[in-house]
Amino acid sequence: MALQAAALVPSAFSVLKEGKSSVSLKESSLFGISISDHVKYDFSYPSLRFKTKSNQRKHSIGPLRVQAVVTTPSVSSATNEGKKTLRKGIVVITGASSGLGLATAKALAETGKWHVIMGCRDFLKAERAAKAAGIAKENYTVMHLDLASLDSVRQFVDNFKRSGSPLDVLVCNAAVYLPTAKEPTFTAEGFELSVGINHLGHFLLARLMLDELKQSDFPSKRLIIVGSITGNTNTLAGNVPPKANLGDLRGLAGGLNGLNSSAMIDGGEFDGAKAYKDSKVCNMLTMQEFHRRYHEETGITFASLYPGCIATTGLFREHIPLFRLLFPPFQKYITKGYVSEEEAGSRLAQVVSEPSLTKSGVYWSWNKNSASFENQLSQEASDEAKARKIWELSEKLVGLA
Ligand code: LMG
Ligand code: NDP
Ligand code: PMR
Repeated sequence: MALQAAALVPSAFSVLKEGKSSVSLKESSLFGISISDHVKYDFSYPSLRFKTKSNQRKHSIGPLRVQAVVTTPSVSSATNEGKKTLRKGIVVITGASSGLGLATAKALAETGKWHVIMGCRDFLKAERAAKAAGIAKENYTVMHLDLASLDSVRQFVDNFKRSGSPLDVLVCNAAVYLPTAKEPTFTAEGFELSVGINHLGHFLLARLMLDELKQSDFPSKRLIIVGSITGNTNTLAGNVPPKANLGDLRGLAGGLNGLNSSAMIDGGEFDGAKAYKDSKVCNMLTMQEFHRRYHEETGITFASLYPGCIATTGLFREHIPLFRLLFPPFQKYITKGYVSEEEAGSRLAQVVSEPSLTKSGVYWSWNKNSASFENQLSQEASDEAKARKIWELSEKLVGLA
């Protein structure tokens, strides 16, 4: 099956000084430079469409045969306190084929200031979802990414690098939740699926994409890892059993393979709901460890968030039908923690793009008036020693150390 992975690469643009002739500039020299009000610009931003052919199964993009075709130019006229930015921001969002990721992609694309690269395991589903959401063609690109396979993660990073596109923001959003599973299931490398996808796949992706982020000269570059209230035991929601608890990480150290080690991070018996909550604790700890290791040196903003309880998303697809029926009204009318996909998407879009949300190392939440605030993480989700240990163990598991 032929797959198309398109990448947006600004190839040439021109700057017009008032009343003067235009000056053409080569692509690499001007990314992200702000120019003052009296300098007008004419920014054509053609995309290169990478045509790929693959004989492999649906979920694999295969080796790239790249053909550059110039498609629709798009123009960014972003204004930031009267300043103009030269190009659109490029944001990669994992799991953008539904729920929060899709709503965020839509919110960002609609501003006209962002090109969204949707990193998705099901290429056709993602294309259809983007179309159904009404995201304009020139504002998104679907690229294949299956976080349940480290090969796929590496292939995604290679494809992205080969596209020549800059990377300004990476959003680690994809997740699975398997609350009814009696037995663990595993990723291609044999890691329990929830922690394998939600944490380890994203850990490798973020580490490999860090260089791309570093090289971006966008005004604000960010790495965002979606967290959740249910991983935080300093909240009521975080105290609904089974509670997150990483213990002494002996299961993670053993590779989460369920053979010679437990499939659970703490070494205990498999529980799908707990594995999900544990994975979210890893997400929040990883964000903070990135911040400690790289913020000062790179200027990258590292952030996590709880977007609210989006009780209608595909996250609950594996839960029993009665739960799926009752959970949304329960959250809407009883806990009042419910938010729509659209509202949650606009929250994550703020963390991607708001100039006021550049603080690094923060876990964002929103209050009843939908104003953002820096939230407090639970003791375990802010444990520095655990964060370092998880970082080191994860490095080994994904082949970085
Ligand atoms: C775990 O259970 C599973 O063990 C695990 O396998 C996995 O699936 C995991 O997170 C997923 O869930 C967690 C949870 C499920 O268990 C508990 O929380 C244990 C404690 C339960 C204590 C319940 C006490 C309830 C007492 C209520 C009594 C009075 C109600 C009066 C209401 C008047 C309302 C007008 O347990 C549950 O989900 C229990 C659900 C109990 C609901 C109680 C809330 C009352 C509101 C009812 C409104 C209708 C909406 C219900 C929606 C429920 C969905 C969460
Ligand atoms: P959805 O199920 O709607 O979205 C999850 C996305 O992840 C889907 O697009 C799914 O792809 C993708 N995905 C799953 N597995 C893989 C994989 N192996 N490789 C690539 N992509 C994959 O759930 P939500 O939108 O609710 O969840 C998004 C994020 O929000 C998660 O990080 C979740 O933990 C977090 N969150 C959600 C809350 C909620 O109440 N819903 C609350 C707090 C946090 P596909 O479409 O192909 O299935
Ligand atoms: Mg919870 C103030 C209360 C609150 C909030 C904000 C959430 C969010 N939940 C709250 C309370 C309760 N929940 C209470 C009192 C109960 C017991 C009745 C309860 C139960 C419950 C279940 C069974 N809640 C759940 C489940 C799930 O299966 C969901 C889950 O844990 O997924 C991991 C869930 C959630 N509650 C939330 C949120 C945001 C979730 C789901 C998603 C997530 O953390 O990503």
